[in-house]
Parts: sequence; C-alpha cells; structure tokens
Amino acid sequence: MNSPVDWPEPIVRVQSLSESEVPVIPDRYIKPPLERPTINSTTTTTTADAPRDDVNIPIIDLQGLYGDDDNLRTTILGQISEACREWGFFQILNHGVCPQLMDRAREVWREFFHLPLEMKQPYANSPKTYEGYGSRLGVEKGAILDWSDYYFLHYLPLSLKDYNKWPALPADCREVLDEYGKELVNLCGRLMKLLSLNLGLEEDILQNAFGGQNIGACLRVNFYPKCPQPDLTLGLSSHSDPGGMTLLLPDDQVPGLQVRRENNWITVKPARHAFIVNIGDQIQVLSNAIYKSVEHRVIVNSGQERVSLAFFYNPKSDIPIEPAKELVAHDRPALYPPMTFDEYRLFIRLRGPRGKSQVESLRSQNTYEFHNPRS
Ligand SMILES: O=C(O)CCC(=O)C(=O)O
Repeated sequence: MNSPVDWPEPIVRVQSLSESEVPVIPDRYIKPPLERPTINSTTTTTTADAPRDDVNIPIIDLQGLYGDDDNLRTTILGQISEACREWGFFQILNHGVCPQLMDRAREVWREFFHLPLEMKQPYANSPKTYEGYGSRLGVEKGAILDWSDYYFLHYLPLSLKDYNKWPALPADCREVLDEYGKELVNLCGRLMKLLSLNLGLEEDILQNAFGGQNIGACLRVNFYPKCPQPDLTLGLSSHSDPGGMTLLLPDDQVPGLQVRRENNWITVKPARHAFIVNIGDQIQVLSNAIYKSVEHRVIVNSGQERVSLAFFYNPKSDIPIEPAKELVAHDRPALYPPMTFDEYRLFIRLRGPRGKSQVESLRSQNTYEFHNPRS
C-alpha cells in the first residue's frame, strides 16, 4: 500500500480561512460531538473527556544528571522512569539546549507562517512524503479536518535532508533549524540512554534497536490560526505519536496541548524553556508496553494563534521493531509483532490521527502468538 501522489481534494489553508474572518467554520472542520473539546453536560451523562485544569504533567529538572551527586542522579532517573511508565509525557528543564536557540527556532517559524501565501505555496507538500507546507494529515476523501497548517521536514537520515525543501525565508531560517536539529538529535540520544537504563537494559540497547546512528529525525511545525468557533473543532485530533520519542517545543504564550489521562484531558501548562517529552508507539513496542505512548490533542481558541515545534526521533525506517528480547519472558510475552517504521507510519499518513487505534490493534491481533524468544 503506497501513499498517493496527490491530495483527494483541493487544499485550503486554514490560516487563509482564519484571516478571511469567517464567523463560522466550514462543516469539514466540525468534529462529531464526542470529539469536541467541550462537551455540553446536557448531551452526556458521563464525565469522560472532561478537561482538567488543576493538574499538570510531571516537570523534571535534569540539572544534576551528569554531576557528582549519585543520589541526585538516582532521584532524577526515578522521576523519568515514573513519568515514562505512568504518564508517557513529561517536561524537562535544564536539558542543555540553549534557551535563545529555542526562542529563535519558534520565532523563525512564526515569521514563516506570516509570509504572504504566495511565498509559502512553492513549498506545498504532497501525501507522498509529507515534506513541506501542509494543511491536512490523511488522504481520505471527505474526511473531517483539523484546524491547523503545518510544515514538515527531515533532518535524518542525511539522504533525506534537503535544504531546498526547507524555507529560504526568514533569512536565518535554515541556519537556525540546522543548529536546532543537531541539538535535539543529541538530546534525544542522551534521553534514549536514560530510558534504556531505566528499563534495566544496557544503555545502548534502545538506540541500537533504532538502528544505531542511522535513526530518523524530522520536524513538524504546527501553526494553529485563531478559530471563530473553537468549541466545535480541534487544532490536532487525538493521536499517539507513531515514532520513537517526541520533543515538543510548545508556544510560550498560548496553551493548547491536552494529554489524555484515564477519562480526563489534562491541559499542559508549559514551563518556561522546557521541552515536552513524549513516548511514541515505537518505544511502547520496544519496551513491550512498560512505557506507554499516550493520546494527546490540541485545542484552539478565538483570540490567539499558536505555534509548536514537534521534533520526532524515530527508528531507521526499514528495520523491524519488536519488543526487546530482554523484556520478553514466559510471564510477559511479546505483545507486538515486528514491523518496520515505514510500514507502521503508513496508517497515520493515509488515515490521519486516530487516537491509539493503531498500536492497540496490533496488540489485540497478535498477543502471545509470535516471536517470543523464550517460549
Ligand atoms: O501542538 C502541540 O502542542 C502538539 C503537537 C503534536 O502533538 C504533534 O505535532 O504531533
């Protein structure tokens, strides 16, 4: 099954819709009632999906991880372990990436999205590779769409990195993005070691399972324009990330990310200059579900646009990913069949964001029957 070369319908830029100041959103952005961010209490008798604003995802200060204080290092590792097992989402402070670089990276993208449409259109993407300026995920004709535009580009493997596919403006865009990508690849490499150790594995096991140095890394920049009817739509529908690990740089002014926790949606309150880390489906698979990828979505609002940078750290796309053999035992059989990331990501590329349905479906079809090296 290959991705089609073109979109099933003409692409409409959400930003153009927003700037045209339409008082109501077109039908194709209106979500079914149960998916809308605010559910009228008269339409449901359950508290499922109620937003929770009094809680936040864990915030972990990494300062001290590489110092002399062993107790502090153990405490931080414990916090990361708990966050990966219980939340699938956490924020990190003192992660080593320069705050000015983070701010500039966000700002170059804001400037890019504010360029006139005709300067952005040459970068318009297709569903074949998704690279470039886009306005929908998935290729189903007549699908209900999200209230956002985005830009998608590759850092790794180097064979896919192509500066000509990155915006030429603003003038420092490519330089800033290059630097940003290098720093984040480095940070993800360090986090992979910590995750591996926390699973009781040698520190390189997860990275090696991803293909060693031949991993994939890409960036999706999300632009959520102001929306006249934010209660009826979503900036990004609920999904878990198909890849390995995501480092999200959220907007510094406007909240919007919500993380599913049991029957509630937690609105993330970003800490200044923190990255939001989340576990993707490939690490859920490799860890044999000890770590969980968690559903999240984005709400929009009528007063302010929002920009976020999602950096995806993925396995090499053509090697089979399956539960690490050290994490499989008679009483804990392998929960997932081997699958390459190329095969895996076709689902979201064709169908768009669909909660956790993909990783869950693999599990229900195959549990206990395959590749259990110790059975
Ligand atoms: O915009 C956000 O806060 C989240 C973006 C996201 O989940 C994604 O790009 O996959």
